[in-house]
Amino acid sequence: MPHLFDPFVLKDVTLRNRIAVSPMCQYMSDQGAANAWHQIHYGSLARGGAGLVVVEATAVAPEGRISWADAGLWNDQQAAALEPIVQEIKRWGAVPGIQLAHAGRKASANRPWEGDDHIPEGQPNSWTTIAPSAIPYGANLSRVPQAMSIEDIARVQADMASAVQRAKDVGFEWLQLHFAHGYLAQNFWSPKSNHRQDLYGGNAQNRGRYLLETLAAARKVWPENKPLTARMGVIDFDGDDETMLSESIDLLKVMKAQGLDSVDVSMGFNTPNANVPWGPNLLEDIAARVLRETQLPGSTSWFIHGPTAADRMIREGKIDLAMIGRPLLSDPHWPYHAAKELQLEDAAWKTLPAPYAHWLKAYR
Ligand code: XEN
Repeated sequence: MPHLFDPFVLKDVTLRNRIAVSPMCQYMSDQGAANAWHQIHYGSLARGGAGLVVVEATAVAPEGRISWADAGLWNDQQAAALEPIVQEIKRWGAVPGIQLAHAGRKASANRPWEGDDHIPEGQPNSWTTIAPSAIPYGANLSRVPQAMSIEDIARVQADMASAVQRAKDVGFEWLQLHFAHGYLAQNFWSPKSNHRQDLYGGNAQNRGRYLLETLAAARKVWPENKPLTARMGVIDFDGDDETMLSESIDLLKVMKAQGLDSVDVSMGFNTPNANVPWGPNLLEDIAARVLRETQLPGSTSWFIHGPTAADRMIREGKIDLAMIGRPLLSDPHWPYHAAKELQLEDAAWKTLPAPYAHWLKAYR
């Protein structure tokens, strides 16, 4: 079985190791456009030696932003601002990926460190939110969304296709559709947020329709030889977990047949009534089950308990890639320290840019 520092090949893309930077919202964009913050942030993560750097949730439409400061890819200026970031990620040997998203009923909120709550309609930086049904998330996000018409659904899917085209044009090589975390796709998938009585609501087949159509819209535009992946919220931890998990596995099997190349297994975050068992490697066995039953290559994230745990999960064949988030914020050289912890001397030096490796090697 491979280990954390073995390359990973998917379609025509080769990652230098199995450490992937999980998409992490920065809430630092200007009108959806990346700036110097993103250049430094993503540059340092790529220089840190990860194999894959997935750029944060990037909204396909203005009303799909979580906050007014989210990244976006609904216009050409935003695409132009991402291009140097793609180049910087590639320059340091990582593969540039992007997560495309629509925040659904969780949109129009303050940045997390400025309240993390919905901004009331009519106030600056707020807008009408949309979702499959007029059902609010609750708690800090209590605004009632507008139920989407069939035309709204088609429009957001067309927005997704346009964003995918821009992502491809600026040079991203790995695409992740955000089908998790209580955002629009998850709102369709979950019976808690989807009470529609048309073709997009009701049984699992209908609730999955929005996701399958979105995948198809992306697949039409995204090159066949590059990975098209999804982050899927497969469990809410609110009591009805087995139904959601087994329905999600069934849906992923259909997605696989329709062109999904890999899945990043995550949680629903679609209800404030969840009781997530926060702790080391909390999604390990769930991810292993999803990958085993769907036969999709994939990854997971959330509290992976350090390099040894990430490496073990890969060696045991439970996951193919470890998506690392917050540990990389506190230590962009996590891959270097991981290789040292795993006593992989050669791999450790390879994670570093030449001048760093030189000085660290010279005076050991
Ligand atoms: C619903 C909260 C789960 C963690 N977060 C996920 C985000 C951004 C905010 C925090 C995401 O998926 N874009």
